[in-house]
Amino acid sequence: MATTKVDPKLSDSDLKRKPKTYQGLTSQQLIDAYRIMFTSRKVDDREILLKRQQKIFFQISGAGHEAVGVAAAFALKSRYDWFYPYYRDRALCLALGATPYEMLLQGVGAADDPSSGGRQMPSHWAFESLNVVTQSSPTGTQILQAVGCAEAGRYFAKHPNAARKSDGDYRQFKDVQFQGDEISYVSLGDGTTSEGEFWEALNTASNSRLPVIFCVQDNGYAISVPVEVQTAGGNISRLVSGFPNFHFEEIDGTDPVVAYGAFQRAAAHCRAGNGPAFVHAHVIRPYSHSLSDDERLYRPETERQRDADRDPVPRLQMFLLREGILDEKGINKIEKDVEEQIQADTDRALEAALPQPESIYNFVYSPDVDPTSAAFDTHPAFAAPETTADGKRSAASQPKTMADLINATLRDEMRRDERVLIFGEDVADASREEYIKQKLVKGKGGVFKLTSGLQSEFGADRAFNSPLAEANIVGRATGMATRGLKPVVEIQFFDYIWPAMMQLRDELPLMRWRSNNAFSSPLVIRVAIGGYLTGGAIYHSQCGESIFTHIPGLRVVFPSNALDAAGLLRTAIRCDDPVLFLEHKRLYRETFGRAPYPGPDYMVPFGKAKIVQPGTNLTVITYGAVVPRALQAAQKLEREHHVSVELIDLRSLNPFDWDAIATSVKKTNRALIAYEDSLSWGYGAEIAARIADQLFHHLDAPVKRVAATDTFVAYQPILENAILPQASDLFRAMKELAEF
Ligand SMILES: Cc1ncc(C[n+]2csc(CCOP(=O)(O)OP(=O)(O)O)c2C)c(N)n1
Ligand SMILES: [Mg+2]
Repeated sequence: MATTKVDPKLSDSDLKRKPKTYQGLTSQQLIDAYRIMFTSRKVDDREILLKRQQKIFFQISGAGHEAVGVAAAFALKSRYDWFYPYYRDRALCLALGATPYEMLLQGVGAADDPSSGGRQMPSHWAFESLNVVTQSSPTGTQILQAVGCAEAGRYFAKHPNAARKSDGDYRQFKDVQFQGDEISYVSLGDGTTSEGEFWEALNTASNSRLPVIFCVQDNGYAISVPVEVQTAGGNISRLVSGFPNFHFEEIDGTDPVVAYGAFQRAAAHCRAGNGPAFVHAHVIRPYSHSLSDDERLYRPETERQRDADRDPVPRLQMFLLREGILDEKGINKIEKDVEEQIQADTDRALEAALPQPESIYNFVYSPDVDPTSAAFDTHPAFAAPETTADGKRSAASQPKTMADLINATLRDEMRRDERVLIFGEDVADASREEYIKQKLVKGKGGVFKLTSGLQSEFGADRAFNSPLAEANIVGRATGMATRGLKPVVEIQFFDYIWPAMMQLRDELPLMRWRSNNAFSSPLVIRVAIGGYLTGGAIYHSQCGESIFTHIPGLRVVFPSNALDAAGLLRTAIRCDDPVLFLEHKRLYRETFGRAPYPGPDYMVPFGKAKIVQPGTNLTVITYGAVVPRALQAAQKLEREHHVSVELIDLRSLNPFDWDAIATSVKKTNRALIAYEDSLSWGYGAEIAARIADQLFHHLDAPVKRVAATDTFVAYQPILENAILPQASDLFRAMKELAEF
């Protein structure tokens, strides 16, 4: 192991007075390191035993990775820096202050498991008081979040007022802590460097000089796949070496002294604001991938022995003996203490109370802020319809488009709440700020101009462009929101949301539930959605909202008119849950549904439908761009056949207004659900099933659906018309249902 070189300028007496250190580590720190590394290994051993005894249900070890974890924790600051570890980081978490007892609580799935309350597998770390943010099973999803976390730290340092508590919205429940020179640590395995999100994270951290330490713990395998198959050329350090602003280290990660030195240099680079650091630590994996894997199936004995010779725990023990830091008695004492402690912790953990089955619904959504409540039901404050000298209405009272009112709402909320920031593809006015300042250009502000003027008013650190990478947008935003910022990000077209799907399905909506309310990431994702564009074709017309309403933990809203868009967007921003805010492109500038500006506090609660027109003969349940088409059909039916249609605009899809549907269907006894997405497995299927289930005795006719064909949307307008539900299709279906 490495020792610090003696400074030749020091005299003999200096040397006597100055205790010997090892890359700055004192003898006592090395003893502490040994205790933690040994503890980590023994907790793994104990879990393996408990798993074999069927007292816990899963095991994955940190064996072989102990030295690098302890070194990182020693070089960084617990409760000050932020940590996005992965499952091999048991020793890191112990060194930061987590206890074996807490880890064993997760093993048994106890109610008091501080990481998840029995919801996640062991080694899925979350320790709120240690700034260890809830981790999951998908490899690599933590990396962009760590980048967003670092961005939040920097933002609060620059805008300290934004961190202040405020009543009346999500901020009341989101305490912000930040340090001017904090670091985000994120770790991952060698195999995980193959994930695209890894590269997206390096790209942003590099470009924005963010204080992130990326620690790749390279044990040479990803389950059974060796590193040369994962990584071109077999060495990740070589591939990433071109990223600007990084400090790079490639080290023997089984040597805590070497690793400590590397992390010290990495941390100094980050804290000085020079940019991120990359620590590539070569480690070993002596216990196979997990207890479900037997590496002897793909690794010969010779190779396994080579690894065993580098095992960090016996190596450090030998080092301590050789350096005379501890003698055999000292080692034995530590090991005996640790083993006794783990035995006691195991006995306690096995007795710990288990979670109550009824608790499963806790923390799917915020327990503190209810966006369906009356607090989010406010009246519009329209400007008085003053007339100007030439007899025209004043600008403020003029009807505005949905695009105008979304823009106005974003502006209002950014003025009101300094934690709100906006980013996405093309959302800035102009990334080259000097062009705006010198008034050389007007600025873009979104491909649909919805964010126009926000950069100019609020500055480039509150409204800025992202790289063309949707996972980057959602992953970073999730990390920012964990820290208390309120990102309102944009996905340019719904058709291109899929690169973010891992973040949207497995991360964002789960931050609160999987951490048993220790962490949360309330934020807003605005998405331009839908067809009826005449030429939008396959990749600019998709819907697909039911894919997202199927995700517990994610609120989904879909306004059909300008006023609702303003009111729902404000609720989305002020509430305490993640919200997918779907904006229909065709409705952005429609004449239908324009409204004057409703003032800076107008809100529409989630889960409250709007009766677009009351009626008695049948109920039509719809939302989005089908609303004006259904209205047109209903009015024609009334005119021509005296059929009275009750038209319900759901406005929010999760939660949805079951009471409004039930009340109406009990009155009309006939229900039609109309939606723009393709018919099968669509949003209407769930509504139809609920009506059939719960309102069966009130029905005089089958529950019907009108939707797009089970195809994608084609380019040629003749085809598009045939595919998407038209007013004529709705008219026919309503008439048939009325006549049934
Ligand atoms: C996105 C994703 N794909 C696949 C898996 C299954 N899986 C779990 S761990 C793992 C290998 C990870 O290897 P590496 O990144 O080298 O980390 P190590 O386990 O070797 O420390 C795989 C394939 C997963 N959890 N997530
Ligand atoms: Mg690996």
